[in-house]
Amino acid sequence: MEQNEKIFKVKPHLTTHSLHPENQETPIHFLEEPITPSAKMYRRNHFPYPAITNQSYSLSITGFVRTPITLHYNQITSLPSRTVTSLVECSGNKRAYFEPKVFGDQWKDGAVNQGQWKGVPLSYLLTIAGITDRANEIVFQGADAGTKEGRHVHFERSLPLEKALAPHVIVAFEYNQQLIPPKHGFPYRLIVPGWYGMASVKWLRNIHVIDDSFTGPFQSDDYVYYPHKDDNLDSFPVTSNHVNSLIQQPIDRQILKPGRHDIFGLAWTGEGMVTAVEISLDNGVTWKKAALSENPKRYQWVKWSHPTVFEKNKEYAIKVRAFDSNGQSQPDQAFWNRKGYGYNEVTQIKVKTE
Ligand SMILES: Nc1nc2c(c(=O)[nH]1)N[C@H]1C(S)=C(S)[C@@H](COP(=O)(O)O)O[C@H]1N2
Ligand SMILES: [Mo]
Repeated sequence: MEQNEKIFKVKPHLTTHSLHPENQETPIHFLEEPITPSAKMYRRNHFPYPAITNQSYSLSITGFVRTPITLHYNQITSLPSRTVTSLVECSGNKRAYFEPKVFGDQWKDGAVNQGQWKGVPLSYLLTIAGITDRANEIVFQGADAGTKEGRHVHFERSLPLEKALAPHVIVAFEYNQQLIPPKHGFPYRLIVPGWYGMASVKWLRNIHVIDDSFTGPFQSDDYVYYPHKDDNLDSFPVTSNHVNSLIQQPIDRQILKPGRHDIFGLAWTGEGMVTAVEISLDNGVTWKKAALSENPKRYQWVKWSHPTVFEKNKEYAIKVRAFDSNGQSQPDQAFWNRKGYGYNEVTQIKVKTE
């Protein structure tokens, strides 16, 4: 037996959407730990991985600051730090479920993970550099670059000053008590809890303070909600995560043995807290409260469960919806937008018994 286990060692694999650049999601039933080990982290990249091999890589703070500074690894890691446990979810998560369908990577539910990020509060770094009165936004540049619409660009994103100064926003240098894995931003990564993943810039190399609004392609073209199919009217930027959930067990279209099974999964929201998770076993006709494994914590997912007795020879349309402290809940119909961001329609699967 032991010998067999060695030979036939199995490990969870990510589902690949593309290899160059690498875009892979986690089969959601493998998100078992409250802290996602790096092997199970989804990967979302716009460009090839930058070649960063050691910590001699430095981070600079420039623009509307009194003292532009360049910090080296040992300096950054010796500054006051804090640890935040936060999920990171791609705004394209669940894009595959939009109706009508939209272009872009067809992510199912697995572009989400959660971990412990340790780093220096961004507000502290901005205090050292001394932002001037003219500061309006902060632009974060990653080391990765490539061609987008005919132009050579880096992955760059901005935050409004107010969000940049929020206490949970950090320049991380550790993930789960280790160096940040190379594919996830080593040596420094901005972490913006409560906002979709695009805000958390990997391989951070420059923090630039500007006095106007940033218009880079990942700011004003991508990561914008376009509610209409044929024009850009009524568009607005993608920011905080929508309230959302996953059903991890059973798996969609699974055939179950009649009897007792635990239905369980995860629920989360962006700013605010999950307040309840409801489950329906009859396609949304009646709803019950699912049990939460602990008191929901800000910026983290909470595990919910619902022990259920399944009858023989029956089909079940199971629905789950999460609620949050901002009065939001998962809608019966997702907010359709042309680039397919922020899908959070009521979570649904079907299973049957034999
Ligand atoms: N430098 C850089 N940062 C980036 C990206 C990128 O392509 N380059 N992708 C963003 C997007 S869209 C998401 S969803 C997350 C994905 O992080 P992960 O690959 O560590 O899961 O990183 C964000 N930060
Ligand atoms: Mo993303």
